[in-house]
Amino acid sequence: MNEQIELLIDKIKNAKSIAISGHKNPDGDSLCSALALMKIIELNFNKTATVIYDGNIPKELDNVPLRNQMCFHAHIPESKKYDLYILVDYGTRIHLGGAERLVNSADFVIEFDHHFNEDVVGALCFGNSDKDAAAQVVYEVAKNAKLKFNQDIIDLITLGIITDTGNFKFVHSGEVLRDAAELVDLGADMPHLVNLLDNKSKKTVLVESETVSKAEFYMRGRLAIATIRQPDYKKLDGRGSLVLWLLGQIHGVEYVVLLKEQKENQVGISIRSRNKPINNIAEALGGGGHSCAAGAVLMENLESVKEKVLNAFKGM
Ligand SMILES: [Mn+2]
Repeated sequence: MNEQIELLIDKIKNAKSIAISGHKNPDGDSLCSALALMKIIELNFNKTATVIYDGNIPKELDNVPLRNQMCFHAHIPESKKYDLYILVDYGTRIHLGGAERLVNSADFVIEFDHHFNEDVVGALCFGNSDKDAAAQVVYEVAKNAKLKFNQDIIDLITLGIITDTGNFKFVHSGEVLRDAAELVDLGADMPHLVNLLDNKSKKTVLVESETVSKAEFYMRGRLAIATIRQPDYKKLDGRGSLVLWLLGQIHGVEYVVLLKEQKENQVGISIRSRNKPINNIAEALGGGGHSCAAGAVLMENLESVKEKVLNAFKGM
């Protein structure tokens, strides 16, 4: 066993209190990786770990195993200090949200991530940017440490992979498919797990479909822009993935932009592209992201944001 894993096991064995957090506004990978670790620790070390979150959890994750065992950060007393804090899929310090105070006061911090990180918080770090999901990092480490799995752990790791790869549409390496194949052999029921995520609320789906039907098209139909105004934004649960997905289905549409009026004079922008990079556009608007999926937030009104977006797409 290598030194890092020995240290991990030693820290878990000796910790009297353990907490685990993903990033603020957890997505499937962040939430499922955290819960998988919680169960791994319980099953293998007979210890309780508390999974702490900040922000909103999308309703579509309601049916994820052990989902009801998550604890909102504000419910943890100010004076609480953890011996061991484990971070998963958190990216950089700013994504810790309300958990940051607890991370800062912990005796030892370990991280499992698949985001490149200039601002390392943990004293012990597992993972790298080659993985498609943080859940793969958890899986690899637990396997190397020869830890036991049960059905919940297998399902949670698989769900982390399913969500971060968009049902395997955004697979970057064969490794993630090999991991998924192993998990299926271990008992992950893929159709059941994919189904379990089709769980949005009716109002959200209705707002998303209405937003799609009101979309506007520019650049001879190559750019679709959809807009959600403030009253409807409250009904949105998550990022409006259905809007982005449906508009991206249209023949000839190369770019999809979703403008979300989060507050007065605050607009969230999500940008998707079929293949040409658009992260430069997001960066020009003060945001960032991946090559074909990026975004930004502007503190301006909807009309002026839309004008800026249209300007940014000139020449594309
Ligand atoms: Mn992730």
